[in-house]
Formats: sequence, structure tokens, C-alpha cells
Amino acid sequence: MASQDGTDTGRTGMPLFPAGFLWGTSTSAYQIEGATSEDGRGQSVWDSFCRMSGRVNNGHTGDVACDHYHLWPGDVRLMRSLGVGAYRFSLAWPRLLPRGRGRANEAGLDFYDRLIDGLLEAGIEPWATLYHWDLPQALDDLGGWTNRDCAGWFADYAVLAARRFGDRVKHWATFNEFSVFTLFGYAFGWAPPSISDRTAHLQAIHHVNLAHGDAVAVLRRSVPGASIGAIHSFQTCRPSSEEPADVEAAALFDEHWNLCFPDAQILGRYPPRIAAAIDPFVRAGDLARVCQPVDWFGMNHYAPIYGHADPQMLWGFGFGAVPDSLPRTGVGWPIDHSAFETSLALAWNRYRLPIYVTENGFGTQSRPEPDERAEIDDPARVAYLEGSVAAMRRSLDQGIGVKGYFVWSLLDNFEWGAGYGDRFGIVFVDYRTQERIPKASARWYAALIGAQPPPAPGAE
Ligand code: IFM
Repeated sequence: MASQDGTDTGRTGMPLFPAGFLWGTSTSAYQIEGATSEDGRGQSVWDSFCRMSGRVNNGHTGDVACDHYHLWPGDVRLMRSLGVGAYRFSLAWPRLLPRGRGRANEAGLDFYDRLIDGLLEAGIEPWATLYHWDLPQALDDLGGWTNRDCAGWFADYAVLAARRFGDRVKHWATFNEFSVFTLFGYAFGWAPPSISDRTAHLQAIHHVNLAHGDAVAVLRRSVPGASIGAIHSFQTCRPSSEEPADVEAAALFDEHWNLCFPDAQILGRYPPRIAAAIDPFVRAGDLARVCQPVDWFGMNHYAPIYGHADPQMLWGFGFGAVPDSLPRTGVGWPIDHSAFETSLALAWNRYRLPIYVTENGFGTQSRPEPDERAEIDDPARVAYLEGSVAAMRRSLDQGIGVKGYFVWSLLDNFEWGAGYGDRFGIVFVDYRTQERIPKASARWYAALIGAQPPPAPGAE
């Protein structure tokens, strides 16, 4: 059977993917764990940022979040009931090393031991990300990513994680969305450490790249059979208008958002507009240190970016107007699945690595009580996810090496500056009771996974 766009839909009406295609869900530590001051966890930059007046919507914090620290067994059961093959979560650096370096926190290590064992018992492959934005505050006090030593601190943290969990965790990502936390934190000032400074931003880019390279080397040495990648926010970047200033601004935005991390890590060079500016921070041998062989390209995709010239912004580019013709998600992001196909093709042609889509999802704004549960019926999210999956299927037909897809997110969670106001989960979380209620999108996802052909005998 074929759908209107020509996709093979099998008997169930669901698009069919090659046997062995991986279906998963993604989350991150600060967004779901809570228990921020329990069992010896140290403070992260997000704990501090949430306490700064006016930074996070409604003064929300990650203190409790989805209380996944205590409720993880139920969350694993939930994933099992959906039939997912893999779960991508992040390790909280400040839970493992409360001061970022030095003495490890056994209780924190135990927590991830339990989670990993629980996932394996449920037949779900653990995919660990070392860094999803929660830098230990103690390291930020020493300059954070502007300090070149931070790369070495990160490598030591990677050694600890690899030695403790590497017997069971074989899929590792170094960082999640390099460009987002460096741009928002060191250039736009919208996230910790709330800096807007060109030198600090360039240092952060390069030191994070060094940290990535060092961590890949550590993981390769310490984890037999490791499959290692990095996760990039990779969104097609278009100019808001055909004005030459907007076209040039969008090109610089593209280098900052999409290219300056994977180009350095996979091609061993910075993209042209950034190269000259970053050169003073690059020492002999650095790019070889950054550019370590990886096994896959992690792509987080949500929406195209429209860039325009904005002299008020640090680098002269900013988010510009989106064409009125494009529909929007509940949090105002433009919906255009052709941008996803473009990004997949671009990453494939430029980096020639197998691609895992490590995040893709649809945000809505939480309704006020008593209507907030109306969100459990979420046809707009289902339609968006269907569009993404169809785009991915078409990309596969064009020979693009997409190997798996992780929906963002398993649960509604702490959406950074938006606090709990934005919901991206396929499972609804009632934050008053911590009740989890699968949305229509969760049922749709389970049906999609259930319709896929079984893995070939002997396949991984
Ligand atoms: O919630 C975030 C996630 O932490 C990183 N990628 C985008 C998601 C939605 O904004």
C-alpha cells in the first residue's frame, strides 16, 4: 500500500522502514530528574540561572521537574509499553562530580547504574549523552567554557562515566546541541552564563570542540565496542528576505548554528566566516585533537531558521520574520518538513556519516487548569510527527543513511527559559501529582513502531 506521497505504508497504513531502523525517545537530566539537592548532587549553572529573577518563565526551576530520579522505574515501564528500542538520556555532570572534578559522588553513580540496568532488563538500549547543558556551577566559577582547562575537566568526567557505565552502555554522545548552549549562553545572553561577548563566545566554541575531541578519545580507549557520536542542532537556515544584508547575516547564522561544530569535528576545519575570528584561540595541533573519528552524526531537527541582519545582536544576525504562509507549532515554530529533508541531505552529503535523528518533536503551550488535560488529545503533534517520519522515509528513498529516530520527548518536562509552560512530551505529566498519561501521540508512536518489520535474524 502506498500513501498519497508515495511512501510505502504496509497493511497498517504506517510508513515502513528498513528492518533494524531504531526507534527511541529522548530526554535530558536537568529537564526531568529533579532531586537537584539530593544524595550529594552539586549545583549546576541551570540551578543558578533559575534563581536569577526574570530569567525563567514563572520562576520555574528544575528542582522537582518530573521527579524521574525517583520515578524512573515507571518511566522505563512506560517506554517498554511503547515498544521503543532505545532511550537517549543525559548524565548530569554535577550528580557524578558535584564540584565538576575531584571526588566522585557514589550515590549519583548508583542512580545511573540502576537506570541502565533497568533499561537493559526491559530490552531498551541505553544511549548516554555526557552533556546536556548542566555545567557544574563550581566550574563556571572558574570561567566555564571560556577556560581552556574545561576541556580537560570534561575529559576526566568522561573517563569516570566510561569506566563506570561502559560495560553496559555502548552508545555514547559527547554533547547535545553545541551551538545552542554556546550561542544562547555566551553570545545572546539568554541562558547561563548569560554572557554576550565575542571573545567569550569564540573561546567557548573552541574549548567545547576540544572537550568533544578529548571525550571521543577517552570513550574509544575505555569502552570496548563503543559507538560514538555527537548531537547537533541542525536546522536549514534561510534568509528572511532577499536583501543582501539578510542573505549575508543568514549565512553567518548558518555557520554559527549548523556548521562550526561538525565542520571542526568531522572535517577538521572551521567554516570560512568563523575561521579568521576563531584563529587566535586555536593552537597548533588543536584541530587534530578536535577531529577524532566518530561513528554517527546525531541530528536534532525541529524547524527551519529564518535569519536576518540585526545590528543590535552581538554578531549582527538574529532570528528574522518567518513567512506568513508557514503553519506554526503551539510554541510558534514554523512547520516545514521540506526543511528536515534538506537538513538530512546536507548533513549526509557534507559529513558522510550514518545519521540518527536524536530529537524531533512538537511543542504546545500548556493550557491553564482545569483544561490542561485537553492536551492529552494532541492531533497537531501527531500530524507533525507523521510529517517528520514521512520526510525521513523519503530521504531514505533518496539514499540518505538515516538509521534511527528518537522523538523529543518521552515526557513533558522543564523547557528551559519557558519553564513548564511548554510541553513537548508524548506523555503528559501532571506536575501536581507526577501522574504520567500517554497522549494520542504516544499511542500513534507505539503503533508506528509496532508496524515495523522485525529485525533480521543476527542483526544488532
Ligand atoms: O527541550 C529542548 C532540548 O533540551 C534541546 N533541543 C530542543 C528541545 C525543545 O526546545
